[in-house]
Amino acid sequence: MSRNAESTAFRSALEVIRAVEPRVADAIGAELADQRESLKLIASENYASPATLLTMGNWFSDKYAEGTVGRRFYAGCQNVDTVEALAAEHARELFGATHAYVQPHSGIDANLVAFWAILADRVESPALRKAQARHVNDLTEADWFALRRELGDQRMLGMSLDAGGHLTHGFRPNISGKMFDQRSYGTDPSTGLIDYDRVAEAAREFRPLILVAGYSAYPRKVNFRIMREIADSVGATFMVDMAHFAGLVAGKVFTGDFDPVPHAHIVTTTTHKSLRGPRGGMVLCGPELADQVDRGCPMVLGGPLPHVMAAKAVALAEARRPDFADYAQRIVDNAQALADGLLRRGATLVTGGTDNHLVLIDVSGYGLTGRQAEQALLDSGIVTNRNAVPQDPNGAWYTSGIRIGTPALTTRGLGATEMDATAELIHTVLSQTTAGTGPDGAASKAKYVLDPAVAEQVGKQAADLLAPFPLYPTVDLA
Ligand code: DSN
Repeated sequence: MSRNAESTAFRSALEVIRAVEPRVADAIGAELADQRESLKLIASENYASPATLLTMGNWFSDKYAEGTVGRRFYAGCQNVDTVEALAAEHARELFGATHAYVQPHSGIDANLVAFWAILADRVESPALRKAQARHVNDLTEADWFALRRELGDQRMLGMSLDAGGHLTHGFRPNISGKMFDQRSYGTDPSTGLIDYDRVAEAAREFRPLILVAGYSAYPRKVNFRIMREIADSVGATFMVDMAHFAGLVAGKVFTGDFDPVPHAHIVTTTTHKSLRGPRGGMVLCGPELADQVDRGCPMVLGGPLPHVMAAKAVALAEARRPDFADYAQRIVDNAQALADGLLRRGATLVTGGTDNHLVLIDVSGYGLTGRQAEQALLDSGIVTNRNAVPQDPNGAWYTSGIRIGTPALTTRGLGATEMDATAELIHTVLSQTTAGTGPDGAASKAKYVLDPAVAEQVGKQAADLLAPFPLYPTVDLA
């Protein structure tokens, strides 16, 4: 694509926006500048292509399209049908799935669709049938009580949050923790790895309706064949949330036992992480669950977002190209180079390394909490996020970990040499930061001390590292 076409498209869009609310146009421009300048290591973020971004800014946003392709509750959905069918077709082909539902607005939404589909498939509940048959506004309080009574003690077994699991896998701050009686499996304290025998034991004791695999902070592959065998041994439905590593599945880096699609009854994902599409979610399943999954809207979703489904179609078409497999492999190569660089400099990594897109540093070895480390890195131009480590003594707010991931920097073109330089910058900041004290002189989990000259120097080195790899090189807003 020529520099001209993309620059013209974005410049023209900003000109049109500026005429209405210049502060929004300015913020959009500032966001691009900020993203261009920062060393973005947030494992769940990426940079979507200009084509994907442009697909979201148009009149598809104006259309209501509740229902499914060819069966809508609104007239005039023929063009929405075209893009939704295309997105689903690309998703099926890319992942080798029988059915794809591309309406979920986010990963949480995709998981809710999956939970309700599984409940509807597995639980004999008159209240659930009634809830599905009516609009949500037509349900009385008594209907909701009946629903809770009939579904309330269903069980879910998922990975614990501190071992790297996700909030939506049955934890209290999320609705999944209120819908299900939840128990979690952790990791082996000595290796940090999933112990499949322990998962099987927990499944035998707990007899869950749903066994969930998937993570947002586990730096290793999961053997989905073994997990499916465990689910089958207790009659559980096996669900995989592949939001973080969907790009590695799409790029055929995770194959065989490590590809969830042939092993799980149902797979959910987001589309904006390693898959590099627009913000959104998606559900893949076999024919047994397809009808229930397609009831996602209006059961748990608002009307579909046709502009985002169109962008999903574009991004999934991109992911089907041969160069996406190369990209996916480079994500993992870069994560391993980053992990090696950190280990050589003395950092402690959960599980001792990585075989996916993310690395989890246990920053207690530097005498810091995750919160202190996150802020000190941010002061130095390095964007990460704090994350709990297994059995974290500092809990989920302060944490003892820093999660870093390579999908975004890999999109920018950085490689192994730059990952080693990045490891040096991270190690410099963490080893030169010390824990601070509160006003009363007591040890603080949030305050820290870092010489501003060090932060400035690292920030400059980070900018130099990024300079040969311009972000959106075809887009010039000047
Ligand atoms: N917020 C995403 C992440 O950072 O992993 C998952 O929901």
